[in-house]
Amino acid sequence: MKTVYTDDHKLRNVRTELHGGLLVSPHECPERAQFVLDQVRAVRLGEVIAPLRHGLEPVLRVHDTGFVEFLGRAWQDWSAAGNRGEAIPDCWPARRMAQRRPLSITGQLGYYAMAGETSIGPGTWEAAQAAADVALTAAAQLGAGERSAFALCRPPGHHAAHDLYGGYCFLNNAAIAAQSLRDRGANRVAILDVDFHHGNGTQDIFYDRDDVLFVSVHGDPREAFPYFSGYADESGAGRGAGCTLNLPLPAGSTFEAWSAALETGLARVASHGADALVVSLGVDTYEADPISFFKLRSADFSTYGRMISRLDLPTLFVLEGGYAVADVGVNVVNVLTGFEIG
Ligand code: OKP
Ligand code: ZN
Repeated sequence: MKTVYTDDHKLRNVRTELHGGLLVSPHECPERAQFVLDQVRAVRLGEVIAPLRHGLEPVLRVHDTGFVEFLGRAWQDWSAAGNRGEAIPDCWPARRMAQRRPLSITGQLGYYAMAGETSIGPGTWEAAQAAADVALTAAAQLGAGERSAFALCRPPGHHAAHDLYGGYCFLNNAAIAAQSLRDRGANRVAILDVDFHHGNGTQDIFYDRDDVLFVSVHGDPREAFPYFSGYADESGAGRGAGCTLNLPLPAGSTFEAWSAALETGLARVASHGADALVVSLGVDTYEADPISFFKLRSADFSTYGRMISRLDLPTLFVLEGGYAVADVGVNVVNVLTGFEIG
């Protein structure tokens, strides 16, 4: 399959992540993408092509205009206000407080952030836009008749909601791509999120819709980020009732339990009658991941790539998480080669 990639992801290279009461070097770092690209080339997965610029129109199909404008000027406003470090929120519209957008940039960070670990720096917006372009270009490959395509993008996207950033995510690359598939004529699309963390942003964007199914296998939110989304009883609303399926699993889950949940998810994807599948491909389910608690081994990624291929759907893989940096390439590409071998 073809891989879509650009060096522009390197424009996001912040120094800080709020972690364990410290500002540490970010888990979501540029080296992650380099390891994936190296492995794509090592196994000769296929051609590596550059993204086309799609502009903001396909982004605004799933994201709020005020939110996108905020992301576009957040770093500038933050530094112009005299702040000397990277942009981090420190106050949120919590229970019983006003859900109104303040004028202050610090207030706006809290208004638009769903979590506080994710610093904004120079180049964050440009990298986020490039990641969306990578996903959109890969989606267009499916439209051009390819059976599959791989969007090698960072920063990741699945925690970014209609008007929220955080969890290392700014624009929801997978959701933007899924909407573009709908706009190019797919009547029904399914999104399968296999990242360790619940894709709260993707769920939020499609929660009341019946044309885009969202299925996620993830760490139980009682114990894992994002804590406030991803419970089994969140199943969609209105027309979208029954079109969200959350499959949370406990700490220490091995491939035996994980693959059983995946089978449940795959059966739901099959019954949706989708014309195309988008896989939010995070490999932080790996046993050596530093911030997660599942126990998948590298060979398991090949196995589940094969399982996904049995759906026999045009499939777009969009990179999400995975923080055992040196092993991210092998694990991601194992899914892709497993899918191709079938
Ligand atoms: C992004 B993706 C660690 C807290 C981690 C954010 C995790 C974001 C994961 N102290 N909080 O889903 O891989
Ligand atoms: Zn994750």
